[in-house]
Amino acid sequence: MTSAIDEKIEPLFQEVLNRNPGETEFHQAVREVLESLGPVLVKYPEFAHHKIIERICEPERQIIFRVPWIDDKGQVQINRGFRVEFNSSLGPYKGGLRFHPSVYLGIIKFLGFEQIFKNALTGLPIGGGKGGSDFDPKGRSDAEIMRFCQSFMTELYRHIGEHTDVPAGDIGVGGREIGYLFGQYKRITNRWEAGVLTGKGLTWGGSLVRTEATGYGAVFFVDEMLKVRKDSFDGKICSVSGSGNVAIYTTEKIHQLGGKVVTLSDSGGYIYDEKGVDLDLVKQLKEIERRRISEYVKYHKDAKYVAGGNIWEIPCQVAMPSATQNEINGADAKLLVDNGCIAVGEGANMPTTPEGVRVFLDAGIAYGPGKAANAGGVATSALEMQQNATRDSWSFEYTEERLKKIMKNIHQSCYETAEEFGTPGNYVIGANCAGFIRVAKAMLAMGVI
Ligand code: NDP
Ligand code: 2IT
Repeated sequence: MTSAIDEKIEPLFQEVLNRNPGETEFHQAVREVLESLGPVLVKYPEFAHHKIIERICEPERQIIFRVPWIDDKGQVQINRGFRVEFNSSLGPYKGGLRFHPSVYLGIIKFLGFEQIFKNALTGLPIGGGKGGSDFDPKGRSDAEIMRFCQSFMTELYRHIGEHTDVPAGDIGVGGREIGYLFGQYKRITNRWEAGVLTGKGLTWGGSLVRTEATGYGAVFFVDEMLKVRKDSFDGKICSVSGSGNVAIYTTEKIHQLGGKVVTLSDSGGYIYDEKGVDLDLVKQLKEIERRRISEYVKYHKDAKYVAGGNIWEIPCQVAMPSATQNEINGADAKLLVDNGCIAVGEGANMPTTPEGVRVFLDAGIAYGPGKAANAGGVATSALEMQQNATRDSWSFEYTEERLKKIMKNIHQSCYETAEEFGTPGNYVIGANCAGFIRVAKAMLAMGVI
């Protein structure tokens, strides 16, 4: 149950399917954007003439490499590394690195493709890219993580740089990994080049608020959607999935704005705490001790843990999926809407299947797609790059204020673009068209490259 692609664009999508066999997540991400673009080509026929869509769907460069390393038992391990440099019209390639066993080219390309439009929406000078590895960090020692990161960077270093390509974190890559990656880059190149990676530690070139930025930004975005409906987070029961970086800081900001988060999850199951999640405990368990979310209930006997359960069966007014792609399907979306959900903000990338998106749009609830709602992370990465370039560091308050303003602007531009193309309140069309137009105009200006 997907909506139609404009008949002029359909053959281009077929070409993407033919050229990229088996990359189902990439197909899904491309289809979602192309479905929005019919009216854009009517307004800007020059985009079709110059084959902007065809060019945007083909990455500028794709790098795949071997990552050999030695585990704590002395065994040689081999993983595969990726960096897909998708589009550099608006600035150096920018986007995170994901370390997860499910990673293959189709996942990195879906993430890189979405990153192009997300980064364009921020209004900051960053192109789109993504990378990662099928390395599974779970159960690995610090020393193993370090050796893996060093081997990964031993190939990656030749492809990146502050004016070329600037990686950061994503699933399985946080401050610890960025540290090891930065150290190896510095060692190989003999350059202390702050702007080559973002998400750095605060004492060595990092920016305040980058850790919090994706979650905080997603909540600011939902807050803007609620404001349009003369509503707010105050008193709202909220469901957040995941228990990593994005989930934790989504929860923190919701609590600051007067909402109550009652769930969190990981790939093993979810917790439900009717009294509201105890975030200090979650930070201790997840950020410091690197334990599982199931252990939460050891400390809160009245909360429950449901192994392998479906988190979306818990009734909530605001849902913020913050774990991974395709975690809300059509049936889950219907369950959420039937249980009174009025707003969804995607902290994760593409967490809702096309069927799920259709349910949200048909129900007329406020639905903020990932490429708009979770853009606060990469936007604050761009603020980190600005601070690095001027050898400056800004206060928490100032940086958070900048982030808030950026999220407000992204919301406004999605909202206005949806109206312009005759679909008021549809943030999917708003985000896709606003992001695409910005990139397409830059590509047009730069000629056939
Ligand atoms: P983390 O690695 O910090 O946390 C990921 C969380 O999601 C964990 O709780 C993990 O559980 C869960 N998860 C991951 N994969 C799966 C899976 N296949 N099935 C079920 N649960 C899963 O990552 P982040 O918080 O950084 O990223 C979360 C999402 O947000 C991703 O979609 C990412 O692309 C997106 N995002 C992140 C940004 C950032 O700045 N970090 C910026 C914008 C978007 P488990 O431990 O069991 O694997
Ligand atoms: O999906 C994303 O936007 C990220 N993982 C953050 C990318 C970044 O460069 O900060």
